Amino acid sequence: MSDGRHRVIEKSRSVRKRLWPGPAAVAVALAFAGLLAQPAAADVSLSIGEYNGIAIDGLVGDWAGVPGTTLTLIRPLATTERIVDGLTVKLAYDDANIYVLVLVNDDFDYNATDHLKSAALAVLWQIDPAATPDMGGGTGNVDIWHWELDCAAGALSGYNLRSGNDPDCNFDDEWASDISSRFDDGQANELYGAWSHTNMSAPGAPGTWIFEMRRSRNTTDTMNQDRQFAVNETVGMSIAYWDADETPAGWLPWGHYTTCKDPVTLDFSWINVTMVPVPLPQGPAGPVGPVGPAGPVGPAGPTGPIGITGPQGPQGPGGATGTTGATGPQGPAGPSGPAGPMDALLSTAAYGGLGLGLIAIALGVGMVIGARRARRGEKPD
Ligand SMILES: [Ca+2]
Ligand SMILES: [Ca+2]
Ligand SMILES: [Ca+2]
Ligand SMILES: [Ca+2]
Repeated sequence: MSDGRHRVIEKSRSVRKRLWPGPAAVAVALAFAGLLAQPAAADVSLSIGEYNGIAIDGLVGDWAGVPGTTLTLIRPLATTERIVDGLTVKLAYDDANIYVLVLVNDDFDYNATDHLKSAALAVLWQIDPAATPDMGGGTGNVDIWHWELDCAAGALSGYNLRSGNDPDCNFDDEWASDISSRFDDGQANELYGAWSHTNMSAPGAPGTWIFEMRRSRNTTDTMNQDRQFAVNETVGMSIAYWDADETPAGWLPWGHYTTCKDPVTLDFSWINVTMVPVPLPQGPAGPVGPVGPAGPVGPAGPTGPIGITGPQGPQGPGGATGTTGATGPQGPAGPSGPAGPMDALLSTAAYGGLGLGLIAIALGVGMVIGARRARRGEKPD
């Protein structure tokens, strides 16, 4: 809480926060009740579908695929004061979070320095089975998401890992067990929220408040100060709204409106909410994702048919002139010829034939001369 008055109150009680309801009306007071079906009926119950893609930014286009439930808001301490069909709630969940969108038909009042002159909201969740919507009623704990607007439209609010308090934007994670006191969580604030309004053109401009919230489905809370959300479990919920126009000085803690399940019987009891394992139809397509890795190389295709013979190509260029070969080794010496009678004439093969002829002639001449001398010797003269 950022206003000076509240700081004083917080300090005086150390851990106790300001009361919401007037002490005279405890029995009726903080029945923060539920939602669903139009027209509202006494057995209001809601089923939450699985849904992805919600961003906490105060813009509601991402909720287009989520059905809403409209209820009448009634002031428990002045039940003739109502905002008929004035609240629509949408709920969704995904693997990590539960999401809550609350729309309230009321004019735009925002004061950056005094949150009493701005709208305010609380979402209550049943923790213990016996806890009642009037802050537990003394019979069990409730989880409270309590938002007083200390930051501008669109600002991300909540979240603090040291306590339930949100010192900047005042979207506090609290708990209570009876109507007389409520506290910041002792461990952590796991909430995120962003608010807006459909017509912020001027103070008092008619339109619709937007309160967009999310929380992790499970927290590390070990002190029974947070509701944990599991699929197929039914949880009690109630919503309260404070109107800045309640007094000239803004809203009063006990002056809030509350969701009413049946305006005829003034049924402010818990609205039963169940997360069902059914995905809702998806919203608009998201952005294109990154390009994936290349796939594996496929098998080689079959061999094609043999083609027709092509035309003869042109004659190729002449080859290069070869180099002169190396000189071979000298052959072996031939055999010596036979010794002839006339070595001079027979010394070479080229004269062999003529040489034999001459020898024959010479022998013939010699024999003729010898024969003539022999005949002379036989005839004496
Ligand atoms: Ca959004
Ligand atoms: Ca108003
Ligand atoms: Ca918490
Ligand atoms: Ca809490």
